Amino acid sequence: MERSISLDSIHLLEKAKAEGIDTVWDRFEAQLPQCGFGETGLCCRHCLQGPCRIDPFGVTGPKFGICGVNADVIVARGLARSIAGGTASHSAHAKHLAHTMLKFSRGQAPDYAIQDEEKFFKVLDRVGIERDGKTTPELAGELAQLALDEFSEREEPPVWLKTTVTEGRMAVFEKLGLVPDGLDSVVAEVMHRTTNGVDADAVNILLGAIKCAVGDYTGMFLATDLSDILFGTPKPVMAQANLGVLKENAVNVAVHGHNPVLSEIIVAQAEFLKEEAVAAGAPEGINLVGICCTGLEVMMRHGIPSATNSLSQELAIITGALDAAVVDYQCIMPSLPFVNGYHTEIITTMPIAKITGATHIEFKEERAGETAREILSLAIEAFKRRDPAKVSIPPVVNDALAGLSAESILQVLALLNPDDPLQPLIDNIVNGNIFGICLFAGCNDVKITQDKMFVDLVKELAAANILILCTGCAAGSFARHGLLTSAATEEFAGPGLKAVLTALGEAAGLGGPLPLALHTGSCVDNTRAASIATAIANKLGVDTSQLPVVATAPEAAMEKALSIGTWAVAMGLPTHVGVVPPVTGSPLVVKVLTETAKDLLGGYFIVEPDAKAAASKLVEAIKERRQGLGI
Ligand code: BF8
Ligand code: SF4
Repeated sequence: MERSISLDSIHLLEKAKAEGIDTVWDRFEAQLPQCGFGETGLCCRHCLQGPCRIDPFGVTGPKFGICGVNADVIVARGLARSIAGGTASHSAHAKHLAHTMLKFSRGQAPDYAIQDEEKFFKVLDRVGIERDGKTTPELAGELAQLALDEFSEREEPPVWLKTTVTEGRMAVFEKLGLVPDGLDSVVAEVMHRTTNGVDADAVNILLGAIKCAVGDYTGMFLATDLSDILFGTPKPVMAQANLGVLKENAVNVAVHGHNPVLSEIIVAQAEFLKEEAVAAGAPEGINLVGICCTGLEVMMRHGIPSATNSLSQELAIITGALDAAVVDYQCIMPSLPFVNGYHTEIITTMPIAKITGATHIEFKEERAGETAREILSLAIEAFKRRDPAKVSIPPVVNDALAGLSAESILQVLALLNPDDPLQPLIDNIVNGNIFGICLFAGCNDVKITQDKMFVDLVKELAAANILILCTGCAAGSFARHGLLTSAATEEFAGPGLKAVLTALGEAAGLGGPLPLALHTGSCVDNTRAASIATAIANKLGVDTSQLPVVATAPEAAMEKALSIGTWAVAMGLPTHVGVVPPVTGSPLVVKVLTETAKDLLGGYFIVEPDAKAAASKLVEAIKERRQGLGI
């Protein structure tokens, strides 16, 4: 199998091979064939009597685990725990931001501020905090406390859920018992109900998993709100992508992981260390670049280039030009400090995410600026150890327009209709210029050729006049392939879509169409896309499950992608995955996810590894919804 279609990845994979360096692709091959029990979800290790395995063919091997549990329950439990893992990750990210805001409100985080007052007020009003007569720190303190209260069990539904979905959706969640008591407690509940001797009804476990995913949505919405308030709501910004953004004459520092709390301060401090970098022999100073979602956070707020994403993170080191990678948490390969023969300083910063072989500099909001300067100085020291003979930066750079948050999309639409910005979008959906909307999300997965499914699928859908939004590694992938540009719209969009994107792009002064895919943010920002869908549904007086809106994670890899896919289904969206999750050992679980969910929620999973077939299934799903709406 081809490893990647990305030219920068291909360049560096050849270098890695020539130097005898193993990467994630080699380690994947060393794992083959992967265990069939694990692949089908039929292995259980939830108690010390196990591991237990069920015969996937139901012929000669065991049909039950030692405790008597069947295949359906084992598969449902495994999936539920994965969704809880993803939810815990997003929720911890959100909670971290709430703590930062609380510290700011108490005057304990001097490097932070309320950078978007308009959004601050909008969120305060939405969550019901009275503003009159209160100072900014008092309001920030109340907001942070309300956010923190979302995590533990309460009688009231989470505020960030009930104020952000349609009334109809909330009613569906209430009817089906899918409203989480709290964002942490719902994760704990999944852990409890999936341990030995608790929930042994596969459908009930799956409903618990969906409830957990609704908690995931809630935490993600909260995270995006707080990030925007503290660091600014993204606005359209031109940036660049690919590993060619690394510079030979600069100290190259990658910010990597997910949470902007540290990377924002690094961006603010980099200028102050420029002289130090120049004195060390780097005439261009410090070149900050991004990897994974932390990278996308600073890309969409500051135009910092995105060097690469999760699957190809090791390749950034193999350029020989990356002097330091500063990591926070999630999707960071433990292999980074062990890429042999390279000088890159891997700097961990979070107490819960240390990596053997890395240098740990603990991050605390109280001394954020100081920590950022310490980290950058360490990067400059590492630069002095760089071996020019080992440097090979792939000559691949693409432009990418980022920063299309829901707010900025509405602002662009307002150029066509200032009084009612959503109306032009709705008109174009109704007249068929825009056949539907597809959100591209999720990771690259080593099991499939990097970026191939993303690129093939987006071209099919755009040609069918489907408006594309993208987040996370999907946005990273499109950026790497020049798809976040006007030129891509000219080349690949169907005529109706092209006309709309051109009208909008020209109104926005781009001198050409908006990009083929609208970069809506990092992974936690998938809720930005959900908020657009909710706004359209509210305006039309329908539910999100009736809209011609679909989602896809063609190259999903992480537990977080499973959680997001599951809440997209809960919101009522047909949701495609291109990598088969470990559920095929239970026909019942497969049926619930791909069929029964549709009756209950409107949304359902489509599992399809072939891009063309996936495109036609998504187009069909959109067609069905258009017919339902009579358009
Ligand atoms: O949260 S898309 S590989 S980087 S999990 Fe990770 Fe997947 Fe990328 Fe961002 Ni999201
Ligand atoms: Fe085996 Fe049951 Fe224990 Fe799982 S919970 S390891 S199936 S005995």
